[in-house]
Amino acid sequence: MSDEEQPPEGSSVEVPLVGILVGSASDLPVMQQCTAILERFQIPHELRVVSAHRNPDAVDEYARTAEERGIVCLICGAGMANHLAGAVAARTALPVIGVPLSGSKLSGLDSLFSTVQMPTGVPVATVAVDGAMNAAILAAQILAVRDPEVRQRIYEFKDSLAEGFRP
Ligand code: RP5
Repeated sequence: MSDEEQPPEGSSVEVPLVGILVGSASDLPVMQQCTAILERFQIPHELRVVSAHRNPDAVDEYARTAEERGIVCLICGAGMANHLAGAVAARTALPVIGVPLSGSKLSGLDSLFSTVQMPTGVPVATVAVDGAMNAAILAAQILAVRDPEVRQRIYEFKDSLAEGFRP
């Protein structure tokens, strides 16, 4: 790497461990809650807006290359007839957490069913409707299996829950 390519002093180029896919920019207000949680646990992550229906080739490319880029866990949030998490889970051995999103005329029941009702062989770990924070906490817990520092932060977080939840 030449001097010109070096990151600015004080910044770091970390390999993202969690990949967050969001079906639409309109979903960002909910799904950006994932990033706040992952920052709390000091877990490098990346977020992309990409639709299983409008950008199927981009979803395919992302899912097939995530593991080789160092991603360990994926979070996918989308609304309506949500196929994002399932489409990703079909293309990778990485664990996929699905976040059904409300905002449709069916208030997320459509997305909940299409996320959680995966056929046998292609699991998606599904959290509550709009459960972006829990998705990020679960991703952190998956990483914590092999990372004692993250595990310690999760135990501290769980202790803090007794005082009420503060993301
Ligand atoms: C889904 O359709 C998105 O995840 C979003 O929740 C819903 C509507 O998308 P936009 O029309 O707002 O882009 O694909």
